[in-house]
Amino acid sequence: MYFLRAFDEKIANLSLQGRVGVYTPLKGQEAAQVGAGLALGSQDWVVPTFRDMGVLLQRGVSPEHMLLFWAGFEEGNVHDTRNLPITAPVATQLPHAVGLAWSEALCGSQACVLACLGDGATSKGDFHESMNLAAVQQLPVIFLCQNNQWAISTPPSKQMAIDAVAQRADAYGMPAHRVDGNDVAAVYQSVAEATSRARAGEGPTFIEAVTYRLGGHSSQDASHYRNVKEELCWAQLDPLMRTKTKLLECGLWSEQQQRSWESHCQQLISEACEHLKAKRRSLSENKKVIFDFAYETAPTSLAAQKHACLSTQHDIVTEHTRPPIPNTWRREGEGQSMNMVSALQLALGEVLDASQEVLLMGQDIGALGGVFRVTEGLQARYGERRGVDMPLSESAIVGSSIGLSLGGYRAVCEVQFAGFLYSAFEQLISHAARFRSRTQGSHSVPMVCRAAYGGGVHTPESHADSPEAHFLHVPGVKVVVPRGPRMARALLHASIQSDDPVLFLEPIPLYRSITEHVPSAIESFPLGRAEILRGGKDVTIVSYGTMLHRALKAATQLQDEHGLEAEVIDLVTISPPDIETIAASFARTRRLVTVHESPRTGGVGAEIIAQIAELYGEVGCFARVAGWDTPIPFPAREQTYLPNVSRIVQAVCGLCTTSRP
Ligand SMILES: Cc1ncc(C[n+]2csc(CCOP(=O)(O)OP(=O)(O)O)c2C)c(N)n1
Repeated sequence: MYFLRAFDEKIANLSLQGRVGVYTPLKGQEAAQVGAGLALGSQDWVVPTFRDMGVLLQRGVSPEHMLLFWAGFEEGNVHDTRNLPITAPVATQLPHAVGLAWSEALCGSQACVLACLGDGATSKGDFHESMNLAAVQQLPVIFLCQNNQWAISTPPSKQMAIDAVAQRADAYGMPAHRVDGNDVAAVYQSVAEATSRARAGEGPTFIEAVTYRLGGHSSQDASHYRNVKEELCWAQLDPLMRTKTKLLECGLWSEQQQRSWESHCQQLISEACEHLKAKRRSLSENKKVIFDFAYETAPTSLAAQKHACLSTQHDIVTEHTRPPIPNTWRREGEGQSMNMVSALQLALGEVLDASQEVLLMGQDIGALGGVFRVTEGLQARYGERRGVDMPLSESAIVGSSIGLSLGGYRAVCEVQFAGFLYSAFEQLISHAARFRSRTQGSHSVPMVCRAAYGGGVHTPESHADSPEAHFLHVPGVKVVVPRGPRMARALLHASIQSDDPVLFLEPIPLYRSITEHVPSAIESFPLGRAEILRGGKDVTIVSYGTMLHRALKAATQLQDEHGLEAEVIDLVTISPPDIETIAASFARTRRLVTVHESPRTGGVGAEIIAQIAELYGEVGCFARVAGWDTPIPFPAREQTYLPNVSRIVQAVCGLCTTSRP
């Protein structure tokens, strides 16, 4: 605890001097953190917040490592022990703790997970979704809330209308303990009891460790919002002083031992500072790492950016090779005719057969088979352990899938409609997409999030959204859209095999409207590849999903009525897009039209056209056919919003009447 106090003060000072970044001190919370850390075994996991350096050090993370982290290097966030990295968005790491605990329970281990949080975090939805899910599934998680009396400048009285944070647990039927968080033995005891319950399969526990943040919220915070009387009062309860006094009284410690321990700690701190000095230069110079961990393999556009950043010239990039489309693709053979729902169901059954690590989770996916029946029969066939009916908790569905994937499983979760993905936005954007880069590749999130999307079948508001462009802007997560049954099955196989998280958007109108031959042999269509479906020399049309079928119809009409040959490309992977296939086509046609149903501004079409325009300079003609820049209207008017064949034909004719540059 003394080391922690001295190290904390040192980092806070370094931060004030501008020698490390913003730091969040833990002064005053040493007993809570050390007591909790001591109660865990090496097989257990810790899911920390940004203020839990004490738990991490207790778990064997080195001071050198921690200092690298505070100095701003991802290298400091990679741990040998079973700790997840430090993340910033409050409470959003809690669903990962639940998922990790689930992964341990599924494999029958005795390990449990300590999920750290503050009092402020208990106001967040992710806290409530995580508590609920952990309690429903009786998972081995210990929620350790260090109630340090402040959430930046907000006291618990403005955070909740109950007397004690521990009361939060009542709502979930979860046992709760309220302990003196400045008494290291009391915290140890409480966490140890909770771990015993967890290991015995008795489920989660909530612990409120009542403590006080003696320092500011961060190294930049002068804490003007609290009064001196309160600070003095808590200073009397300083855990460091209390522990030392107790040990001296019991004869377990002496002043002389204290002095020599203090000088040893100062020595350790100096060594950590020297290590940082020595490392800083070599780590800063290694710029390439920022490009290397966004994806398992950098897509071409990112490889080009890496090249541009690291070399003086914007050279052609040769290091990246796209995955090939298999020769057997689109060949006929043994198989059967089916719609997309059946093809998706077939693929899910195939992956569940092939690997015990694959799990399905989502609302109503069991007895109902999902709202579109894609998972029909799978829970009955593979059991409730592998096909889990989840609470109505999109963030917990995606967040616990992240945790399960970090724990060695491959979660395929279902969000009923893409318009409800927004509730899980944070999990996809801040976590699924970032784990690889935040840990320099030591953690990846091989999960798939399936969601039905798009308009055209008169669904209510929010059930017809096309949110793909939001994710195009998010490095680290891949987005795919199948055009029909055969592609759906092949793409789902590839998505589940992928070590990157994949958002799998299923066009609602195509679920049952197209029947196609699907071969008996399992196929996989590579992520990151677009496919040319129709050749043509006059214009390139790029589309995907439902609109692709309108683009194909438009191409026929253009040929029949206008004598124009349109090359039609199915983008398939929306993010990151296969620009090479489009560029090669554009090199021939010199005209490009993009077609999608999501709004035009900032859409997928805008990005593709921008990238092609950058490659070709001033050359070319471009047009975007897209949903209007309005929220998708209620069903009665959705066809006014959605692009139709005549708009596509009009756009192409508009381009073709101007001569090529
Ligand atoms: C989702 C989110 N909102 C806001 C913030 C900014 N922020 C950082 S710490 C903090 C207060 C957290 O309070 P608490 O959970 O009690 O933990 P403590 O800082 O006291 O350890 C806030 C609001 C954040 N990091 N994440």
